[in-house]
Amino acid sequence: MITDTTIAAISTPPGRGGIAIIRMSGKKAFSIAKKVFLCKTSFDNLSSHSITYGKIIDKNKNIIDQVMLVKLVAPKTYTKEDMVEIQCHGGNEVTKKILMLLFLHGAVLAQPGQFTKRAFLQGRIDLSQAEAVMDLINAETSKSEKAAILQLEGRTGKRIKEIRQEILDILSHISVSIDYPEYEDDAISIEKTKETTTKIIKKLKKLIENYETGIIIREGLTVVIYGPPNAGKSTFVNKVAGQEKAIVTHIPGTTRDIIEVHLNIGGYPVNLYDTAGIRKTDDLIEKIGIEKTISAIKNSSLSILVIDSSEVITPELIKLIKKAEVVVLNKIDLSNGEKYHKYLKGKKVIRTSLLNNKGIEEIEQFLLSYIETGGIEIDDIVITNQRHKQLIDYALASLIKIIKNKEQFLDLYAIDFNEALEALSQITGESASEDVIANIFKNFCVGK
Ligand SMILES: Nc1nc2c(ncn2[C@@H]2O[C@H](COP(=O)(O)OP(=O)(O)OP(=O)(O)O)[C@@H](O)[C@H]2O)c(=O)[nH]1
Ligand SMILES: [Mg+2]
Repeated sequence: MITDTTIAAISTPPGRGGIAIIRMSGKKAFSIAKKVFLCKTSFDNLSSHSITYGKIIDKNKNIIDQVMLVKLVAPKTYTKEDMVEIQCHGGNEVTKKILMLLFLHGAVLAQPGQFTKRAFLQGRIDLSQAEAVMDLINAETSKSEKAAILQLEGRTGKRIKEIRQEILDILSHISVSIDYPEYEDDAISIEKTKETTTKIIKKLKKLIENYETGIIIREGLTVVIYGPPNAGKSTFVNKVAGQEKAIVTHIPGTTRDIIEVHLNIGGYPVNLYDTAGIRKTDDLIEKIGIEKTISAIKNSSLSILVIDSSEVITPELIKLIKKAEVVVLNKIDLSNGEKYHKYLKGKKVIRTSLLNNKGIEEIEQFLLSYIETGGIEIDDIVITNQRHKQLIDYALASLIKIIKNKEQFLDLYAIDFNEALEALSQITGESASEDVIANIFKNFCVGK
């Protein structure tokens, strides 16, 4: 649904800056701009996609700012509508004043993501590309950025559309066989259809085989550092982050709350969580902290147990070690940790003396290889979006039903093909519901 409103918003982040950009899109974009923008040439004579120096004036002809204005004539614009971008001085007050002026002349405040939503509704981009816009804005590492830009270029959408077309071809074949049964031998057709379906299944499976890594690329690997008090968990987080993020003291029970640190390891985003040391305690605050630790471990993709190699072994510690897959045996400057060896068999163990910067590279190397076990090349199409993954799973389930189907008549296969088609269409947005679309754009920033 395209509305007649002309939308405007500040597209740059709030605060002081060299410049800020105000964007406007819609039928009245030019007539509004004409009323507020004063330059040597008349607005109508400004050429499209060119930048012009001028002044923003209010209704009483007071100058509000000196600006550069870009006139963008539809349809070759982001929204496929007439658009104006005003580059003004980047102060809160100036930008607000200019925006208010646009409202005064008939523009309305753009909803989050409304520019991109218009681009989607006008058919300039598909839904997976619209989602990539936000991924690109949120990307914090080179690999996240690369995956988002490939999706934004439409590679994911294109592959999905190709697969959809193959299903559509089968469906049209089925409808021909219904309309002209005399020309078709169902037995042969069913066999052929199943062959083609198997090929489609393979293609879809290939798309999602790297999803685990895809999610890491988009959202980051969640790593929780846990263990007994005083083992060096906060030291771990500080050393790997290269910053003093968490308080470190010799007093057990120093960390009470969860501390989150965002890192870039080899181009991949990693979210590292420092937690409260696990022990029996009567301290209410510490107890809450420990509960948070346990729930963080449950929600993490990877948890790393840090232990102090010089500490005595307690039954509680043995329990923790037994459950752990990855253990950092810290403080090896104090003890070689020999006594722990029999408990650590079969586990990934990294020996460190974090206080002395020993073992940090090995930790980083381990995290990198943990992420890269998928062996994924970012030049491939990588599904990084949970919504896409779910829809591909739906499509696969329908297609697998077809392979298993023993029906003798070809037309009885159409329902499952249609279901697969419907699922794939939702990825690119051909058949996504209003709710799905609204949900996607609500997470956008205003002005994009
Ligand atoms: N000798 C030695 N001391 C270390 C090492 N790593 C950390 N420490 C010290 O151990 C003490 C505890 O370190 P933290 O990083 O605060 O330990 P934690 O596991 O976060 O402790 P809580 O927050 O209390 O659970 C501090 O005095 C650190 O300087 C190490 O490799 N060798
Ligand atoms: Mg700590």
